[in-house]
Amino acid sequence: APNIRERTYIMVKPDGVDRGLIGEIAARFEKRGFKLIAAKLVSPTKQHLEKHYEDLCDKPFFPGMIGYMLSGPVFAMVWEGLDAVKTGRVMLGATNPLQSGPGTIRGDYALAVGRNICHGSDSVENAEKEIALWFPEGLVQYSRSNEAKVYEI
Ligand code: DGT
Ligand code: DGI
Repeated sequence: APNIRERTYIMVKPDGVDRGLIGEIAARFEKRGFKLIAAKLVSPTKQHLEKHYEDLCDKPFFPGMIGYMLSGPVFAMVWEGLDAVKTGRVMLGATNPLQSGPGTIRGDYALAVGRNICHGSDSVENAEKEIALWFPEGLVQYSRSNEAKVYEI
């Protein structure tokens, strides 16, 4: 059976929050049919961001990126649904907005890789790690009334 419970971690970065794009980004996931199972506005510590981006710690842009991520609060979300990780990445668009197609979030709202307004998990394994890192308190459990309108169930 298709896994309609796959989860992805989606984050509006400080530039996205500052530019008033929280609602726009959340709305795209909501309208697509994904189910929101956690969300919060949070000001992460430097240590927390270094953990989130630990795979990039050797990159030359790492210090600048951490500084940018510390420039204001982020809006952290967990979205659940069929192929949430892969489809979430498609909805965000390529990392570098130069390559993000129109219709994607970055393709519609960003110009620079260092100000690409949002983050999305790139694998199911990383999604699980990121969700545990950002939501140690756990997620929200509830049932939706419209599942059969979104999925063949
Ligand atoms: P992804 O899908 O999140 O792994 O991102 P990709 O596949 O678009 O980027 P990738 O894996 O080629 O490179 C990893 C990161 O390094 C990516 O977020 C962007 C950054 N990066 C790639 N090319 C360059 C570059 O020419 N200069 C700098 N400063 N950073 C780069
Ligand atoms: O998962 P992504 O955000 O699509 O991409 P990633 O995990 O490879 O990189 C994480 C973030 O690092 C990316 O969203 C923006 C930032 N970044 C990547 N390349 C550059 C960069 N930031 C700066 N300033 N310059 C870069 O070249």
